[in-house]
Amino acid sequence: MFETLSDRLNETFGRLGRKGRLTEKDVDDAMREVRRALLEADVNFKVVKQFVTDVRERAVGQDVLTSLTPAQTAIGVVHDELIKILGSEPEDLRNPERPPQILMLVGLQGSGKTTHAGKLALRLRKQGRNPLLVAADIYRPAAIKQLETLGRQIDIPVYQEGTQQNPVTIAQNAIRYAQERGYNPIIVDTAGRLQIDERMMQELVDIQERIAPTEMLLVADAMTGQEAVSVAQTFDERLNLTGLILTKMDGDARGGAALSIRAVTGVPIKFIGTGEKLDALEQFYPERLASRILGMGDVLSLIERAQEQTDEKEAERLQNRMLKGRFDLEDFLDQLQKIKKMGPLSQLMEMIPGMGAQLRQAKAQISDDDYKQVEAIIRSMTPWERRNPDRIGNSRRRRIARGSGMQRQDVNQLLSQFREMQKMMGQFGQMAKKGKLPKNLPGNLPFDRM
Ligand SMILES: Nc1nc2c(ncn2[C@@H]2O[C@H](COP(=O)(O)OP(=O)(O)O)[C@@H](O)[C@H]2O)c(=O)[nH]1
Ligand SMILES: [Mg+2]
Repeated sequence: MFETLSDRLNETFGRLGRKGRLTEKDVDDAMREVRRALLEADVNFKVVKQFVTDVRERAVGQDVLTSLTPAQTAIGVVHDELIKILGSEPEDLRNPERPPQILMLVGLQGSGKTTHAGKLALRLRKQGRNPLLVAADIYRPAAIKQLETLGRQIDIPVYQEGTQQNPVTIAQNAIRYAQERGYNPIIVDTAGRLQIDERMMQELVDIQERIAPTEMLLVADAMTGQEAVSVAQTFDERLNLTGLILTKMDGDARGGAALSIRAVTGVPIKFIGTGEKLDALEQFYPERLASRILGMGDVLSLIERAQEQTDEKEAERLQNRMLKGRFDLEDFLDQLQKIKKMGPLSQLMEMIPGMGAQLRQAKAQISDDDYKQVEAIIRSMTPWERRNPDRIGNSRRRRIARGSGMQRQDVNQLLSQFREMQKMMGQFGQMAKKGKLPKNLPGNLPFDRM
C-alpha cells in the first residue's frame, strides 16, 4: 500500500533541488504534483484541496534550515500536515464508566468484522483481559460457525443462540451471560449486507439502544477507497461511530480511504488490519503512517512487531543494537527465526526507511524463499564473520558462497544490503536520540540523496 503515492511524492520533492529558499513558484509546482498524486491515490477531493492549501501556506517563504535541503523542508511540512489529516494523536479504545466494556463491530459484508472481532479479542487477552465473543450475525449459519472456529483457534469463548433468536435479544443475553461469568470486554460481531440497507441499519440501531456499547466501531475495507469513506459517513449518521478499523491495509489499495476517512467523518481510526491472520492488527499511529507514506519507513512499528515475538529484555537489547547501528549478522540470524513469524519479508522491508523504494527500484521480488537463501548464506559464515560483516574479504566470500551453494554475487548482495540496513538503522537511532522523529528532519535521511 502507498508505494505509488510514496514514489510520486519523493520524485516531486526531489525536483526541488538544493536551493536555499523555497519560492512561491517552487512550492506551486510541487503542490500541483502533490495534488495530482493524492487524487490518483483516490484521496477525497475536498481533503486534497484543504491539504494543498494548508501545506502551501506553511511552505512558501520558509527558510531552509542550514542542515536541510528544500526538499526536506517541504517533506517536513507535508509530513506534519499528513499527520494532521490522519488524526494527529493515536486513540485508544474507550473505557466505560462502569464495566463491562462492550465493543460493537459493524460494517458491510466482507469488510472483515468477524475476523477483526477475533483479532481484537486476541489482542485484548494479551493485555490480560478476559474477552467474550458474541455471534449476533444470524442470517448466515456459516457466520456463527466462522466465529466459533476463530474462537477455538485462540481459545476464547463464543456466545451464540443459533439463527432463530433475534439479534437484539442475543446481544442482551450475552451481556448477562458475560456479567455472570466475569467476561470483560464483550465483543459483538454483527451482520452486514453487501450494500447499506435500511433493515440492517435499523437492526444495528436497535442493538445499540439496548446494549449501549462503549465503542461503536465501523470495520471498513481500505481496498474499496472512497466507497469506504461514504459508507463510514452513512454509518456515522445513524450510529454515531466512536472509531474505525481500516482493514486490508496489506492489500494494494492506493491509500485514499486511509487518507480521507478521518478528515471527512471526524471519526478516529483506531486500528488497522494488515492481513488475514489473527495477529495482523496494529494500533493506528497517524505519525507512523505519514512517515510510511513519505517513504521514511516505519521502524517503530517494526520494533513493535519484533517485540511481540520476543521477550521484553531481548527486545530492548535488539532495539538498542538496531538504533546504535550495531545490529550484526549474528543478531540478524538470531532474529530471522522470529522475523519469519512477524509477517512476509516484503512487508517488513517496507517499514525500514528507504528500503521500500530501493527494493522497488531494483524490481526485487522478495519471496519467502529468500529467507532460506539468506539463512543459508549466514549459516555458512563463522561467528567472527557474522559479527564483522564489513570485514569479510574476497576469499571468505568465495568460501561462504561455496558452502551455502549460492553464487558469489548473492553473498555480495546480502552483505551490501545488510550494510545499507545497518547504516539506516544507525541514522534512525541518532535521530531518535535527538528528539521526536521525524518532525526535525535530519540531513541524512534516505531522500537526502535525491
Ligand atoms: N488481506 C486481508 N484480508 C482480510 C483482512 N481482514 C479480513 N480479511 C479477509 O476478508 C474476508 C472477509 O472477512 P470477514 O471477517 O468474514 O468479513 P465480515 O463479513 O465483515 O465478517 C475474509 O476472507 C478475511 O480473511 C485484512 O486485514 N487483510
Ligand atoms: Mg462476518
